[in-house]
Amino acid sequence: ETFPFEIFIKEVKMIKKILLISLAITLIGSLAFAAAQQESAEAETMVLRLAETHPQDYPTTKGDYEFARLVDEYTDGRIKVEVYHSKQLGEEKAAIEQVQFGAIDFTRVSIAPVSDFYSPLNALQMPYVYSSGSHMWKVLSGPIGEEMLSKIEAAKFVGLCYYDGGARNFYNSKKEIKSVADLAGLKFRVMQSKLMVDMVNALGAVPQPMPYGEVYSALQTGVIDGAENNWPSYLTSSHYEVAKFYTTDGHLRVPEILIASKIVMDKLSAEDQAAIKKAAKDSVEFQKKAWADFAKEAEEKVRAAGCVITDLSDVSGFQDAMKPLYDELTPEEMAVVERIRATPYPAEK
Ligand code: GTR
Repeated sequence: ETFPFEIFIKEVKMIKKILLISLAITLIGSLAFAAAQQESAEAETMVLRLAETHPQDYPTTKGDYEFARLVDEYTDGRIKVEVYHSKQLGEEKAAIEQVQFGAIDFTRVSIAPVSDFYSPLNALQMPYVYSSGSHMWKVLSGPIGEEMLSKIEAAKFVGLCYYDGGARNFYNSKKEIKSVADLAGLKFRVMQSKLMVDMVNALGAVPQPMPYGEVYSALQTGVIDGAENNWPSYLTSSHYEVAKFYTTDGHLRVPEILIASKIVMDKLSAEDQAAIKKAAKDSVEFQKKAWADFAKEAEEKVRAAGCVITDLSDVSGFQDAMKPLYDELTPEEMAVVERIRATPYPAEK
């Protein structure tokens, strides 16, 4: 049998046509698939907001950015955390309230204002409860710190990690403070927390709770005589310009804390929740290093700026005056204080 040449040519042409059509279909199909994939990737990328009171280059903010970087890494870019520094989302107390009802996803704040939402936190910020920074970190990174982070869920927060906030000292615009007696009658701004109000009362001075961002002008206009904070905040808030008498009494070590909204976290997969928690924990060392570096620099800067720094070697007068605050604690809080006191810690270099 012979195969007619014309039929052969026809067949070849047809096969060519079929091939071309299927190629076109494959091309169109894969383009559509790529577009759909991109769309779903976009839909899956979640942007969460973090509120921070401090400026962009402050050590706590550096911790926030490190946290954001790690969340991105651990979720393969599915979750982006945007850091709103410099109070862009409001003062701390307002930010905490918004995190509580899920309007803001995360905030890095001092535990002081959080303690008004969950009072057992007071145990972690009692005056002179820690003997040193290394004592505080031994407590925060051990079982007591972990317990507290998980217990604040009762107030609709997910406790993620602690950051360093150093020690706080009193400062004012009026005179040098060498002993508790010198504080008498002076009006000091305190953070918005019952414990802080009680503390200034215990020292015989007048407490005035107010948001951090209002302190500079209150000092400048004489609405208050002084405030209290660590070296970095004293510098970056410019309070040192309007209240130059600074006394190193170290009455408080108030841990900084990173909290998430429980409402928001509950909506995430278990895997994403774990990634966020791990990112927070893994950002701590970075923040502590940034803190240590900047605390030294800030102290040097305010000393060089001509502030009158009163170095107190004996703080026993302050300790005695604040002892009655411990009587106000509940038995459970006092039990935590006892455990803090019993926590062994390495000596500081
Ligand atoms: C700072 C702290 C802030 C804020 C501030 C204050 O040391 O980092 O989160 O609490 O003190 O005094 O309000």
